[in-house]
Amino acid sequence: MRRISHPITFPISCIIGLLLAACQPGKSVEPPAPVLPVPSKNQLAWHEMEMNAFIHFTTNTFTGKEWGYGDESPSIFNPTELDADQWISVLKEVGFKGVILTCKHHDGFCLWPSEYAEHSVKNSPYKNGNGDIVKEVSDACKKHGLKFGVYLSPWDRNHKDYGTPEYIAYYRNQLEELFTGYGPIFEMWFDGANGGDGYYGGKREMRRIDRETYYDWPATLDLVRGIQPQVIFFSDAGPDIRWIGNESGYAGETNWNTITPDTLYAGKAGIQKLLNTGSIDGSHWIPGEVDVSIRPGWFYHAEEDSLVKTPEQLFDIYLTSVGRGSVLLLNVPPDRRGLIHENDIRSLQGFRELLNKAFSNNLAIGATAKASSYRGKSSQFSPENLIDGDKETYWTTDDDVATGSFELEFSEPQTVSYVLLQEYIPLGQRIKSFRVEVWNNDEWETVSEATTIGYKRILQINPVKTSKIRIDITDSKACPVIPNIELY
Ligand code: FUL
Repeated sequence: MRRISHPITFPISCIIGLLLAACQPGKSVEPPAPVLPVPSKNQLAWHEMEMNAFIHFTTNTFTGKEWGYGDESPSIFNPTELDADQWISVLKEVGFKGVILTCKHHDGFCLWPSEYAEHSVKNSPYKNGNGDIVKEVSDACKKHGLKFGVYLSPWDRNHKDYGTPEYIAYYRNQLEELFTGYGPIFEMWFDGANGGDGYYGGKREMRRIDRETYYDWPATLDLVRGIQPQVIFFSDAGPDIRWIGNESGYAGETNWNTITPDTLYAGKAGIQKLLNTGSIDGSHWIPGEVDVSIRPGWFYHAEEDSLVKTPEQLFDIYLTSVGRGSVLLLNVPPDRRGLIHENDIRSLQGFRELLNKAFSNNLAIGATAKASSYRGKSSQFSPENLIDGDKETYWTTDDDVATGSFELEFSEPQTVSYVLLQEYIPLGQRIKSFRVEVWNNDEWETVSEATTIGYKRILQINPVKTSKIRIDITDSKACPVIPNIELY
């Protein structure tokens, strides 16, 4: 016999279910809407790399110059012990995730046997003209699991056509060679130094170009993206990564990943300060990259062997770059043998040891977390997410709560020297200011105040022994979204 249910049964149970879901913690609550602009998938992957290495190598290594004039004979380029595997294994040990090689610097000398150039390794004694250093480096990167990136100087002091449309065709042909023949390229680095005096095929003259129009960057970038869509472009002003405005190793203490690019050409004067901090209301996500050399120069010079940055200096640079939400691009130039010099290796190893020493014992693990409030009282957004080791889960508040605090309590007092915080940047950069407090003599004491967080912020504080630590978000564009805190 057919059972007929009471017509009211279904709607009542449904309503009760909905009421329960709304009142119970742990049930689904909408995540916050993004604060625009947000990073692209490729920019996000770049943020996560944190530390990359730059490799400057060309005829300058043999002439002692920083900017070759372009009249150097390829016959001087003769690294007799070149070992790209040594370069990449040294860099891997330090923790670099990617490497960017100067395939051609301003002197125009090509480290690969370009079909379009005679000013190249193919006319040098290196491997009797049969060498291809771009290939050696890209292969070593593949072998050791590092990403490979390319620097190809737009300015070419050797090329006879520099300054005319013919040179643009040459430059694009070279990009095509590099982007078709050397595997995946994660980053393309366009240098802002452009135009001036040079050899220019023997003319030895001054050539100025209109930086805004000469290169027709949009067309060049389209060409490259057509071959490798995942590549991100660095230049003074983006479009994917901006210069941080100095070559000394520091991002601004306030560092917004957002900026309004009123131009996509490199080398615009007078914007260093802005590049260093970004702008709070910038229209695009264009994070800053901190490029700096381990030596005074970008190229190896024997007289600078005693001037290699110390492990402590490199550690400070780490704090002012990665620790301020940027990616560090540290230049390590090979010497005339074609090897990373012993002094540089020693410093890099010391730097790694300092990083290990400072950041190996995360005191936040095992602490208990609580917060002034959390979104919809849902466990999906609770403060436990701050210390669960999962970067995809986060603490956040209701939409109308743009300030708030969370605290971690240790089972017994701990000495804290570094506070590391991260924002969940897929939803945009939000936090404008925050402070760090420790529990001292039965009250909260402020030990540090800062502005932006972004992908990562590391604050060094005077070592303090405490049972509790509190982070107070004092101003934010919208509800703060924090996936991670670490304490060391
Ligand atoms: C600058 C260049 O002129 C330097 O030689 C170096 O390559 C540095 C990374 O960028 O603009």
